[in-house]
Amino acid sequence: MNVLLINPPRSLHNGILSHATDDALPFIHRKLIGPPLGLLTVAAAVEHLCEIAVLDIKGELDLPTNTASPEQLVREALERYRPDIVGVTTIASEHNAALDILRVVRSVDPHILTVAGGLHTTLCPQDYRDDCVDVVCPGQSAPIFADIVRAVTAATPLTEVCGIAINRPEGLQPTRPLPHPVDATDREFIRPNREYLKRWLSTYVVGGSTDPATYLFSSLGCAHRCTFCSIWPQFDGRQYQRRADSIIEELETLTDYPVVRFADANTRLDDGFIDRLFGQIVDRGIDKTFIMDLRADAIVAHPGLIEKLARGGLKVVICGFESFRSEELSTYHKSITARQIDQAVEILHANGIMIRGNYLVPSTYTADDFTALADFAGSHRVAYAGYTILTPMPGTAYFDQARGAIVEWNLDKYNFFNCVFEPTLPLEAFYQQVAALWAIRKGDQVI
Ligand code: B12
Ligand code: SF4
Repeated sequence: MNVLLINPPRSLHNGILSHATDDALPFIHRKLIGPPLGLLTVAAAVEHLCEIAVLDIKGELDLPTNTASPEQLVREALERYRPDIVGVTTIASEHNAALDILRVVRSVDPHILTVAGGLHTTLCPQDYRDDCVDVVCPGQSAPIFADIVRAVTAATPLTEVCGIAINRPEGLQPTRPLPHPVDATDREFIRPNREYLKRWLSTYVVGGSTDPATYLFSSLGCAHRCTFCSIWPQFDGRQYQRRADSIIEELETLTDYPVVRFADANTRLDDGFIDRLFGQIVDRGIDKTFIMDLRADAIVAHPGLIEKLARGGLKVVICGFESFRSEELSTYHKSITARQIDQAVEILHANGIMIRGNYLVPSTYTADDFTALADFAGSHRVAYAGYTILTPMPGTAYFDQARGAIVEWNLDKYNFFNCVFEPTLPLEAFYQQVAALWAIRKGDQVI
């Protein structure tokens, strides 16, 4: 049994980038880099059952030697690995690319079983009613994928595999639900196998560094309820926490990666876990550069802990500021204040930690709103700030609120860099204003 797992290419649609002037251009994200943690977990779940190959199309396209298109890369991989099953991972902006991959698979060999998994299958399974998809695998479904491989190997019907949906001409047919929800941080934790990524190691670098970076999660999900966010709907509003010793074990395997970014939605500082983890990191002499997403209110509530994290290697914190106005923050249910943003910046700087703050720009902003945001961001000592566009990700509370006003339905544009509403300013002017914000910066690197 051969299984091929494919990470789709990123969407190339970036309205902010295409309207940027030269002073802002170098600071706008063209791409985020990072190994596909979900696929590596799926690979680890089935490697004892079958032969596995992973194709990271993002990594492949980032290799300076690559000249092939995503379609050619898929065709070559099908030829080389002769898979019986092909799986893809999906987020909203890569949904169309994932379906394109499965269409190529279907056209090359209709007998290959095609499986779609990942965030977008969890939030919007109905989007997979397409002829090129055989099975939809929502949720933290690495162990479920192992059941699929076992069923295909034993030639038993897929209808006996719990927790999936089978795509039939009459619609998606859900199989029996799982006996209990998957806890991918503990009971059903599977350590991602990064060995499949050797070929693309040189492409996983951030911020001008030549050291490869990897992602590692210490928790999954989030207990907060920000209206625009995909993560709490993905995990039914819960945050699942991993044990510190399990993370230490994983860290000790990451010899290829001097830089480790926590893939957590936001790492919790309030329950003693991170204190224990960084205690062990220091005791064991684990020497890494850590990058972490933290909430501003958590930073303000735990300044002593931030000092300890800095001693343990925390160098960069990514912080969703979202807005400089308390009323907007409360509309988003963000439950932080503009004052906490200021305090968080001070605490991180006092500990020598670089901060990347991200603002969400609504399509309703007028020229005065842009000026006010530029003034606030410019008055700050934040080293780096990002300005993305408030986007109604399908499956979120904000999508339900705003769907009547959406004018752009092409999911390729749902990556926070495009406007999917008719903005208050003319569209070109709106993009130009957002792009100009990126030139307000205090640092000289892109992080
Ligand atoms: C790591 C990460 C990345 C990495 C790796 C992505 C990848 N393909 O793995 C990189 C850096 C490349 C990335 C990029 C982007 N990302 Co990102 N990313 C994340 C992050 C931080 C963690 C995801 C993760 O690894 N989770 C842990 C793994 C284990 O879970 P998982 O991926 O869900 O996988 C499990 C299941 O879903 C399932 N599964 C997954 N795939 C498959 C496949 C099969 C076949 C099966 C059976 C099962 C299965 O099994 C896995 C294990 O159980 C999340 C935020 C978060 N904290 O969740 C955002 C997030 C997923 N990213 C997001 C976005 C928007 C982006 C960008 C578009 C951002 C941008 N503006 O550019 C870019 C896209 C590409 C680009 N422009 O470069 C959004 C997605 C929103 C949405 N609804 O689509 C999120 C939720 C962030 C957010 N706050 O909104 N991202
Ligand atoms: S934006 Fe951050 S804090 Fe808010 S729900 Fe999402 S992950 Fe949680």
